[in-house]
Amino acid sequence: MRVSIIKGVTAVVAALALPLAVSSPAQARGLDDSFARLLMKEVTGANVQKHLAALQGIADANSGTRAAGTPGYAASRDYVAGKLRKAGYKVTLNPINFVESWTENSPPTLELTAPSQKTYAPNEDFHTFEPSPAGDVTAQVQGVDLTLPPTPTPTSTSGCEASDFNGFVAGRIALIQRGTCAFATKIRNAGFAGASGIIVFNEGQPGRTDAFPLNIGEWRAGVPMVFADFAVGNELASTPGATVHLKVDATLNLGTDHNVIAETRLGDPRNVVMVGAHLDSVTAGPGINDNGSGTATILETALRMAHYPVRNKVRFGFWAAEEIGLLGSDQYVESLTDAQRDRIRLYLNFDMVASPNYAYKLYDGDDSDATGSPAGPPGSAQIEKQLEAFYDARGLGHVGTDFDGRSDYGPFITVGIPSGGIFTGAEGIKTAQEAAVFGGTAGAPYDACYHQACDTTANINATALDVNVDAIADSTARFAFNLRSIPERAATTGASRVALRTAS
Ligand SMILES: [Ca+2]
Ligand SMILES: [Ca+2]
Ligand SMILES: [Ca+2]
Ligand SMILES: [Zn+2]
Repeated sequence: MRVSIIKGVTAVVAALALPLAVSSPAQARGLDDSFARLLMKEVTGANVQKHLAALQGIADANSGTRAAGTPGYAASRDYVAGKLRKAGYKVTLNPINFVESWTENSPPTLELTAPSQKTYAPNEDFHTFEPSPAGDVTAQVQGVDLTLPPTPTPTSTSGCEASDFNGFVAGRIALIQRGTCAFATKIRNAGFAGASGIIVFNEGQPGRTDAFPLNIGEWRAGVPMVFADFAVGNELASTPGATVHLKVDATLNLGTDHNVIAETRLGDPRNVVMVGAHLDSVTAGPGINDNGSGTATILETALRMAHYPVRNKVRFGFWAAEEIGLLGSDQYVESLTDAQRDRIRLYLNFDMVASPNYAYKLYDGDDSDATGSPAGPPGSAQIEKQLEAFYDARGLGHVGTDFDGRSDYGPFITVGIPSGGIFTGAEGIKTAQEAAVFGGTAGAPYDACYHQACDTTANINATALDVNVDAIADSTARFAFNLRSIPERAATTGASRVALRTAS
């Protein structure tokens, strides 16, 4: 490690370093404050823009994209990893899988073999879920928290909770009802419960009875899986001892990408502050706001704080394959032991922080907006409060955004790690009230180039970027020294390992 000290801050580093040995709460309070002020000076929008230009150059040289599984992603990974290594970080390339290709070779089979015989019509009564692994199994069917008859509006939570599978006999075929949570969540839970095959059937309300082909982006249960119509599901559910033959004939090819993980060499490894941003773009474009902006900002933050004697270990995660189902962060979190999860005291997520028609949106970790998803794990409210304090101190407005798990913090909050972060808006429409607070154009999207080829360096709002670069440096710096607002994580109860997804 090169122990050079960033020019001009030597004295302050000495001042920071000295009291660490004798840290009293009063001194610690001073340290997080002074480190935040320092880091904000060090990390500038202008330097972050240089990383954005580099990411744009990578996309330009690689067919206009930095998407999972493309050379543009690999080049982005190498760019970030190279900068971090040069700055002295211990960098890990953490391999993760994604679906490279999937082909169904012949129609699937679903037939009742006991107590009576009945063959269901493939691609009519039921369809193979894309990307189902191949498999051929005959086993008893077991219903999972079914709501039959269905309620007038969708309410079924069949398979949504790991606890739905208490009493599920491993090796059986799980019979699951469509409902209020993502298909992928049900599939993952069934996989964890040891299902040998999975039948999800439509919930049963008018308009929710038929089977249809659907790509759910999830394969990790490792067993054949189909989507059946309501009639099939209802029949199997009401047939005691139903045994079925389920066969999917498909070819699933998995690719590998890498998350880039880098952590400070200094800092208490029992208290890890994790800061993340997804590194991949969609295939349609270079992804400079989504999410070059978060990537470049946490990269620059990491580079500038590389040699500070932080109290808590700070770990940066640059996630692969977010755009195709949070695959990088999800597989990372899944790979951690309970003890390793417990050491991560909090997770900060930065996904789209410089939208052209921005609003300063903070994840609503305390659910004070009372919309959508519930509050986050204990500590999430305090993270939101700390971020709010940054904007308040500058006299800048902020609004909440539902804590719905649709970015890489999803897998973290699912296992109980408190999270928070900043988001400046995607395809949603700016309200008149927001335009009054933040300027910009009411009635127009926050980011009209969201997931498009025009998400280039021209799609970055320099004002929002400057502010959020400081906000990110500020929050990272404060938590790097002070976690008193964040409750200690109790040893996990092996709680749900549910992946959050959107298709439901
Ligand atoms: Ca349930
Ligand atoms: Ca709130
Ligand atoms: Ca909410
Ligand atoms: Zn994104």
